[in-house]
Amino acid sequence: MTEPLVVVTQSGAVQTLALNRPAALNSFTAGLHAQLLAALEAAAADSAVRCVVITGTGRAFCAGQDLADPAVAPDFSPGAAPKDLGEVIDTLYRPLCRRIRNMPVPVVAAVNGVAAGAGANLALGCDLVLAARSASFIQAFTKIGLVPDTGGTWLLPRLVGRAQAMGLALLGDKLPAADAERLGLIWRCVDDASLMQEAQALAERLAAMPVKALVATRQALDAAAGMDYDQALAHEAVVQRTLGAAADYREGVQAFAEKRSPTFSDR
Ligand code: T3D
Repeated sequence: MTEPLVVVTQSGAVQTLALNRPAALNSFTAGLHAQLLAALEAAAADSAVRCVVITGTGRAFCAGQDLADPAVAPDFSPGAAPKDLGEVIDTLYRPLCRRIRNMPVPVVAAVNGVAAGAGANLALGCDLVLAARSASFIQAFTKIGLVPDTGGTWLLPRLVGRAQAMGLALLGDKLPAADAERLGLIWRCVDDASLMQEAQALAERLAAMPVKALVATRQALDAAAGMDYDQALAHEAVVQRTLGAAADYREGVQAFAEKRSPTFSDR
């Protein structure tokens, strides 16, 4: 039997998706794209899932596009037409990025090793990024004559400011996880041995929270990035009106008044 390219495991309300091409550092082929997107679609549709963790098997998180994939690797034979990378992005990377950013539950990246190119920005597009101390982030694109993709041009300056974004994107140096945490590129860096335990604990904590409000928070922060202060204030009122009419808000306030732990159920 062939190994799945994405290994899906469930523990309570947390679903973990592990990229599984360790020999090629979990780099993206069309097959991996298809399985990851399908797993995310299934998690989004499953009301028992309240948080998703994305990680990698083996020593890497993801080395970005598989540069040996004949669908994208340049054809060096004389007269061969260039590959249409715009098409690759439109058909594979853009749907993946949008799926993650629009998940109805929080998404945690547990970065277990090197995250390069599209692999780095796949992680950075998640809601919280936890990384093993030995992990690293590489904006590898300029080394092969490309620009940051998989959301990198949008994410990097917003996460770390233009000066650091330009340094990371132009130079493409390896950024150790501890430096990524210090710069504000990721949420936390933890000891290698405890990464998956910490990721599971974080995901369980998120899963027990009002996930509808967590997702609305992600959406509101993203929307506010393109608004002025007054527009953001107005947008907060719109979002709060919706959440204020949801069961989780009633449960949260009632539990506070009754001095008990809330049980949230909206999704
Ligand atoms: O469609 C499009 O192209 C547009 C979209 C582009 C999105 C992108 O992601 S562009 C950026 C693509 N990724 C890279 O440029 C990273 C390439 N990899 C590396 O620079 C290094 O492998 C790492 C820094 C990630 C890790 O270095 P190291 O020394 O720890 O490992 P290694 O020895 O280089 O790699 C181990 C194996 O994985 C090796 O295979 P082998 O020799 O053992 O058979 C290597 O070829 C393979 N591998 C690593 N990265 C890729 C890869 N194979 C295919 N594609 C890769 N991206």
